[in-house]
Amino acid sequence: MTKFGAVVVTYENGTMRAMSEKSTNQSPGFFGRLRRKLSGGKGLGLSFGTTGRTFDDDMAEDIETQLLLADVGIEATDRIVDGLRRRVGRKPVGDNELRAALTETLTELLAPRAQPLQIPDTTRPFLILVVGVNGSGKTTTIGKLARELRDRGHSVLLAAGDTFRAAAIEQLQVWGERNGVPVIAQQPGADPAAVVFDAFEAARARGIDIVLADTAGRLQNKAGLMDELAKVVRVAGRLDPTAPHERLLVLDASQGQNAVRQAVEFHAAIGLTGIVITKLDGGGKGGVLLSIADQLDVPFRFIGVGEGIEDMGVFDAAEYAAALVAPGTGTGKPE
Ligand SMILES: Nc1nc2c(ncn2[C@@H]2O[C@H](COP(=O)(O)OP(=O)(O)OP(=O)(O)O)[C@@H](O)[C@H]2O)c(=O)[nH]1
Ligand SMILES: [Mg+2]
Repeated sequence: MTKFGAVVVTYENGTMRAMSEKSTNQSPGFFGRLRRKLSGGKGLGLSFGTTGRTFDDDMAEDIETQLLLADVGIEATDRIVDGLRRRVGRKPVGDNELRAALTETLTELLAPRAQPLQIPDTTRPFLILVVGVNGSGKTTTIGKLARELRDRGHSVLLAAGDTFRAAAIEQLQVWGERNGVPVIAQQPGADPAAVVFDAFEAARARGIDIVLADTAGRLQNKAGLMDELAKVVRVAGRLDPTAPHERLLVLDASQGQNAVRQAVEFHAAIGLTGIVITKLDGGGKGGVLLSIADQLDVPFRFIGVGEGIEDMGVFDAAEYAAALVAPGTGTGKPE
C-alpha cells in the first residue's frame, strides 16, 4: 500500500484500488465505471516488462514512448518520467511499485486542476456558457449538468444558444423535458447573444438560480465564429459584469492532441474557467488530460464516460490517475 496526500492506493489480487480519504460527492460506482470504461480497463495501456527490472535510461525511454503513444504529449511526458525517476531511483523495481509511483506522479500533476464547480449563493442567476467544437458533447453535458444541479437543489433554466445547427433547439428541448426544466429559445438563425441575454433576463425575473447556455459547435481556428462567442460573453456582461460566471469548454477525449489545441484556442478567445472531458469511454486512452493539465491553468470540472444522464462525474485527480495507470494484467472488462 502506498499513501500520498489524501489518497490511498492498495493492491488486491493484482488489482489496484485508489481511495480518496476525503469524501467526494461522487456516486460510489462512478470510479469503477471510469476504470472499466477507460480503454476497457487498460487506461494508458502501459506495460513495464519484467518484474525487478532496473529503472535505467532504457526503461525511461520505453515508458516515454508508451506515454507519447497514449496522447500524453512531450512536455507532460518529460515531467512524468522525471517524477518517476525521482520516486523510484536507479534500482530494481517491481511492477506494483512502479505503478504506485506512477499513480503518485500523475496525481501530483492533475491535483491542481481538480477544482469542482462552485456556485456561490450570492451570484444569481449563475450563468454557465458551454462551448466547444462540433460534436464534442456540449448539449449532452448540459443535459447531464441540468440533472446534477437540479439534484443539488438548484433551479435551472436552459438557453438554446445553438441557433445554427438543424434540430439543435429541439435536442435541447428534449433534455429540458427529461429534467423538467424550462428552455428559452428563439427561432433558428437568431443571434446567440440575444438568446443568452433573454434567457438570463428570464431567469432573473423568475428567480431561477442557474442558466445553462448551449452554443453551436465551432472549430477553434474559425476567427469569425470565435468572435461570435466573444460577443455572447460581452452581451451577457451587460446584465451582470461578472457573467458568464462559468465558461466551460467541452472536449472529446478521443480527439487526442487536437483537444489540447482546442483548449488553448478557446482559452485565448474567451478565458475559460472550466473544462469537461467527454467520451472517456470512446476508445481514447485518456492521456490528453495530462497534457492539458501541464499546459493550461484551467480546472477540470467533470468527466463523461457515456451518453446516459448518469454517465458524468466530478473530476477527481487520484481516481483519474489510478484509472490511467490501471493494473497491467488487464483485469478490467468492458461493460
Ligand atoms: N460515448 C459517449 N458519447 C457521448 C458522450 N457525451 C456525448 N456523447 C455523444 O456524442 C454525440 C454528440 O453529442 P452532443 O451533445 O450532441 O454534442 P454537441 O457538442 O452538442 O454537438 P454539436 O451541437 O453538433 O456541436 C451524441 O451522440 C452524444 O450522445 C460521452 O461521454 N460518451
Ligand atoms: Mg449541441
